Amino acid sequence: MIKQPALYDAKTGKLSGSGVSCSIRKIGDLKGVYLDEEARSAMDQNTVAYKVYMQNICGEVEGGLFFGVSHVYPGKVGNEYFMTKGHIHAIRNRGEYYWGLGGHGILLLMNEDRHTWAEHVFPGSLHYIAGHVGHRLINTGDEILIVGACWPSDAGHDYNIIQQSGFGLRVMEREGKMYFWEDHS
Ligand code: PAN
Ligand code: ZN
Repeated sequence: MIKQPALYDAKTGKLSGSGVSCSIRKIGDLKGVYLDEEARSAMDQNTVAYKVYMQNICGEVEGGLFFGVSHVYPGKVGNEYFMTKGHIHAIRNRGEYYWGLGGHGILLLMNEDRHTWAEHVFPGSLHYIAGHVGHRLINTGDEILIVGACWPSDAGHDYNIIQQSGFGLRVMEREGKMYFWEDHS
């Protein structure tokens, strides 16, 4: 009669139970994502850059929702902070909510004209990502950046555009401080 719900630990950002899976992205999976490809290829390819826990109950149907929690680890490739690959939704008009749960970082957003802007992410921050807007998480802190997400289950992930030309900004460190590097490529 009473069904066991899935479990969501808002402190650790871990999900478990029905429909939950976890995907892991290692430095070895992120060829071409960072500015300094030489630095990336010289690193231990098994270093975890990020993990995504996700609950998929309904499959990729119109009208359904997926729930996820991203864990971006602290670290750098050359002078660039660890980050997600970044994508735009395959069905372009599909939006998404993100919210900060742990750690500190940046959410990079880019429209289809490559205009790029950023929001600070921290525990308690809330981010509405409109349709047609590419998105990427960057960990600029020393702890794991933990970010919740909910998006339409038919949205899909298009990695191609960002894999080819990145975002208009990269988030780098110089003399211990974060700065934005403008990418005109
Ligand atoms: C998130 C992202 C997650 C990983 O769940 O998929 O942060 O980033 P990449 O997919 O860019 O590797 C989301 O935005 N889903 O739509
Ligand atoms: Zn998304």
